[in-house]
Amino acid sequence: MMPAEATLRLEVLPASRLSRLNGQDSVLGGACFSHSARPLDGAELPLLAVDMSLPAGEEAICEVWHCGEPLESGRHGPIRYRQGETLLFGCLSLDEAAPEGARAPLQVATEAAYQAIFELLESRGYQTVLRFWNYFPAINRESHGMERYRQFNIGRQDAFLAHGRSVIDKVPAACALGSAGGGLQIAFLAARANVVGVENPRQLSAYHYPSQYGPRSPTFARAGLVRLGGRDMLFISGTASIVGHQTLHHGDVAAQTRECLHNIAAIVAEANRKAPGADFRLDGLAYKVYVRHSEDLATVRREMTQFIGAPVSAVFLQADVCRAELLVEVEASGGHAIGSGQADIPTADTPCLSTPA
Ligand code: 3EB
Repeated sequence: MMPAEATLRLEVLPASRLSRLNGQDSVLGGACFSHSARPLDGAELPLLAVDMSLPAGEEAICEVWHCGEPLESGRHGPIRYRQGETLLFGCLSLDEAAPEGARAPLQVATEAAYQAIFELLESRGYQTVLRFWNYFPAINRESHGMERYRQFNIGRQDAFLAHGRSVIDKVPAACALGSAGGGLQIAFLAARANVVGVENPRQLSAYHYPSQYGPRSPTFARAGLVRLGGRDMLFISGTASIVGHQTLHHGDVAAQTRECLHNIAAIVAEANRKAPGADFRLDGLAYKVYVRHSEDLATVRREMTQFIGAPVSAVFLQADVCRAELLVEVEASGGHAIGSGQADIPTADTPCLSTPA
């Protein structure tokens, strides 16, 4: 066996082939998407089962991060995690607590979840989070006099503040999407390395959004850049059709998709400026695409193919996006290995833009 060359590898595989991971020492953790969420065995591994629909006829899908280091699994409160010498992947599912005074249950659950995550990271000596993935149902629904995404933003920011973490400038990349059911679910990838925040010159930093989007600004960076195993890696947050702080192209999913990709191109250019040797390219990234209305999937796929101009690795999911007017959100990562990492497993299973819709 060849030693694992890259520190980090992203594998996308159908949930039906998840058992293939059994006994693979390299599995760090990941997330599986199906509707309804399918319970996962392999309880040893931090795999999050997220309730999210896929394009019609497509099989439930898993995103699994692998790492070449010797790994060990652990638990901390609600968190299941797996860690090596330089990387840690963790995930948790929390039910929203019963109403507690004036604070919305989602806000309470979010603050508790992030507090638990920061406790774990502090105790294990992981100061940097490369990426958070946040999923919870009914993200645009109003309760307790406020949209649930805004409740989430309060709970998240309070936990950052309680742990003495900055809520501007030095914040992790993230996404926040509406799932089809279940509790609050968070996955995260952390490192013992320095992460450089990347912002998008076309957009106001989300941590500076004005109060019209909620009493607390969202705590995330447009992207995080990190050097692992001698390679530059880029984690691009969920990216939407926002310029400045405004939503553009109301009701036009094709134009929103193009605007997302212009934003991602700007983030990639900014990352290449900060890491001159890296040469990140749009056609070399692994994408995850969240589409609000499943009937828009074919349009989004077509716009991405046209914009990028090459077949790329992309997972498509149906999810609600954090502003009611947003129809699509695209996240991406690059610089790490992509694929099964085994010559005998054809990569044709990996969903790809070139797959017929
Ligand atoms: C935006 O740019 C779209 O709250 O963690 C994108 C990425 C969005 C992350 C988050 C929200 C988050 O504001 C929404």
